[in-house]
Amino acid sequence: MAAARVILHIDLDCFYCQVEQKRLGIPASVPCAVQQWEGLIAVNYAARAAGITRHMRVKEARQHCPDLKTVHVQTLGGSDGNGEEFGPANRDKATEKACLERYRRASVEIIGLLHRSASKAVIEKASIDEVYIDVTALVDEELQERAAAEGGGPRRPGLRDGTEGLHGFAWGSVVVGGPLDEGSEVDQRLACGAAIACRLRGAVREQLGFTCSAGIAGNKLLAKIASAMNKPNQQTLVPSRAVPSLMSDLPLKKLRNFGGKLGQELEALGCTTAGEVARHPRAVLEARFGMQRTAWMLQAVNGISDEPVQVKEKVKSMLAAKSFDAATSDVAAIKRWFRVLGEELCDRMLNDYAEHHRHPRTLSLSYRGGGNGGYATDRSKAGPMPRFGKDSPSIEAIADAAMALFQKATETLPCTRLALSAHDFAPAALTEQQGAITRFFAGPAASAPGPSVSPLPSTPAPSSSPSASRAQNQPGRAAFDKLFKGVRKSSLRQTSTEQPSGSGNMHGKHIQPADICLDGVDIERQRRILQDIRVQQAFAARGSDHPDEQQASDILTPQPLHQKRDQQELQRQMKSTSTTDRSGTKATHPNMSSKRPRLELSKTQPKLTSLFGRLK
Ligand code: DCP
Repeated sequence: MAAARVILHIDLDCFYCQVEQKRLGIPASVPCAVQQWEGLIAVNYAARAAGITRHMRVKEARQHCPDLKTVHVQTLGGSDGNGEEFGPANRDKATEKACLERYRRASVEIIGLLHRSASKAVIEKASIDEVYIDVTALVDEELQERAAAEGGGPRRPGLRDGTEGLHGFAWGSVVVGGPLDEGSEVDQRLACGAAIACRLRGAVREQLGFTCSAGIAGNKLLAKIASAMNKPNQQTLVPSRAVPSLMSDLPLKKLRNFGGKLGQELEALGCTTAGEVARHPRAVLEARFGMQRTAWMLQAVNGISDEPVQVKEKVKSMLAAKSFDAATSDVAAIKRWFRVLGEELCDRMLNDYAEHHRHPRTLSLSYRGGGNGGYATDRSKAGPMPRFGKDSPSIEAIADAAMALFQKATETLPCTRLALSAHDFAPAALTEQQGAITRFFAGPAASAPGPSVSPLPSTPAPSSSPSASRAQNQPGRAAFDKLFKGVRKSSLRQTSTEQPSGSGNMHGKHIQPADICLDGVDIERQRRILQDIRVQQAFAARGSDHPDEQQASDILTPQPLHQKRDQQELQRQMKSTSTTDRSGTKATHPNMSSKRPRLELSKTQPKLTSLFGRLK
């Protein structure tokens, strides 16, 4: 039988407050709160003791506690541009936007330290200030080491350094339901987990100056409940024998996934605690929630969960947004907002680059505009992310690219919301290679160092090679017609003049891959058509509807993520086609055999060559 799991939940105390207090040197004993505009979003424990709660208005909070120090969250776009000071904060929501970058940075620091301190544990980031850590393997290792050190004698829980007497068996933990049972192997394992939690909390405190609380239990659900039980700066351990009594009186809102609508529905059935749900007639619950959901609910309210601790994937996109209280038609103001949003995005991209060494390849603009007759929901336009300088494009380049997208969009004014997002990440080495390929085709002038303002991929400069000039003389429209020849155009759904991102353009009518009927079209042409939609999309963002083949081939430089997506799209469409023809020709693009210097792109070049071959 597998050894019992040991799971930690670590949660920073009054997180935003701690970040600001550390930054500004405000002692923990001073009542302090973080405000965003007129409301409080984080309150420290000294202020909580004075009756201050989250969401209180600043004015009301000061009535409760005249000594309260308030720190405004960082804002972008203001005259001083930083929102550094504490005390009365004259922030203007109309011209500034809140920026949470300080807290994100602190979070990255803390999680990085936890990873370094418990490299063999599985760590799942649950939010900006909380993580789950599966320390089962570490516990196994520590207990084995201890057993070996004691020559196979009776195992005693504790740290490797033999200082367990200092903190007692549970390492300073509050143990739910009384002392641990030293004869129980499961309790010994939890005690060892408590030692690890103690060590990790100590590291965070000593090395970064933040206090946190921890829960130690046999699963994520119980560990999370436990970490909140004795805040701040304490840890709580839940032995298995204490689970029934703990759950019996636990308010449903303290149980993950039982807040919100589900909590309200259970309350309507007369259940406000986990125990009440557990004791409710199962048939009633099944009639209301169905058998499957009821089975899940009954496990949770009894403290049972086998949900694994999983390393979260890296974020797929990052967004900076601003909503306006009053709609604006001031284009200069919108341009200014793009700089503010670009600044936030740049900051996040830099951090992400430092952590993951990757770059986003696409910049998307979302907007809500068009006045009363306009769109109620966000519309979007996407284009290539401006080229990277050392680590990130300049704020100005992002603002210019965003403005270019905005100017191509329709029904934008008056505008009530703007958002910029960076997505479609690729390893930095790949985007750097793409930049090199683009510069290669753009000729020597483009290779010279200069400001990072041109979009990636950039439009190739005129070339003197015969094939390139033929391609340039060939009208883009003709090339596009050639590509779509034989495709049942009647099946192309024509949509409005504005299109959601991810769509292509055919003679001014916007199409999406899913709109095309590809029955009877061979697989190679299907691939080319889908690629062409991508080309159109990239070109639409650059102000040209119909690229010629040379330009198209430049856009189709290898982008494995795109290709993967295209393949998935193809597979999806293939399900509804009866294609059998798998022919494909290989050829070398004339440019490849020209006298231009060859780039050392060992991995990229073969793919590039085959793409050119397909486009011939
Ligand atoms: N936060 C926010 N708005 C909310 C909830 C939280 O901006 N409605 C921010 C401020 C918090 C941070 O997220 O500092 C973490 O949220 P928590 O719920 O973990 O609360 P705290 O860390 O502030 O306090 P606690 O010690 O109770 O966990």
